Amino acid sequence: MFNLILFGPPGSGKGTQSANITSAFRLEHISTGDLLRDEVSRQTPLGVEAKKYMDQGLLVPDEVVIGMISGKIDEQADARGFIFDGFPRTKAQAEALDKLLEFKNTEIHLVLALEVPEQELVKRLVGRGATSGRSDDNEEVIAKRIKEYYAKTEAVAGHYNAQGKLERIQGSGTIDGIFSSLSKEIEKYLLPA
Ligand code: B4P
Repeated sequence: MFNLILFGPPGSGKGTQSANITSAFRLEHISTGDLLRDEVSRQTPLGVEAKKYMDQGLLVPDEVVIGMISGKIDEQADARGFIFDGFPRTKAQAEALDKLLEFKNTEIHLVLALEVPEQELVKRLVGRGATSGRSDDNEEVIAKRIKEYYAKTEAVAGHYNAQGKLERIQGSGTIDGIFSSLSKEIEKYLLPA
């Protein structure tokens, strides 16, 4: 099993590149953003609770997100590997993920961190907001999401850097060019399927 975290600030292209990686390397894609938006659209109790945080640009509480992930990994126990997109987003989530995988006799092998200047992040997310209908893609909420990233999420890079698993990737440029840089790193561990 090969497990990858795609890491980076909001709008850095995690979702975009995960789609490419998933089909090229046949990994199971777990996006906490997508899972939460699905709960919100079905108006489940979890979704109703999560929406309060998401609409303000805040992170959803750790225990909610960790519980959701554990179930998803169990559903696909015989997967070739997982790509975690938008998770972990706090040090507590990273520690919980490490434990969860250890319990399943596996681990995170690689963390690819997409680096994009802040001005470009805002430009991309405002652009997406024009068509996505996402209630968190407006300028005021985007600013809060980026602030939340620097306050709580950036530390996750340090957590995996200390384990020697972090690779930083230039996240501005063409989608194909960035995919090629990401693929080069993944191919050190796993060949395309
Ligand atoms: P997410 O759904 O994870 O969304 P994101 O970080 O905004 O986007 P991503 O980096 O995937 O960017 P994308 O490819 O779409 O999170 C949303 C919210 O959910 C969070 O704010 C939080 O409240 C909650 N949440 C999720 N996970 C959580 C967790 N673990 N714990 C707590 N709370 C959690 O790209 C963005 C745009 O850029 C797109 O329009 C795309 O087309 C464009 N783009 C991509 N690559 C480009 C390129 N190379 N050049 C130009 N444009 C590009």
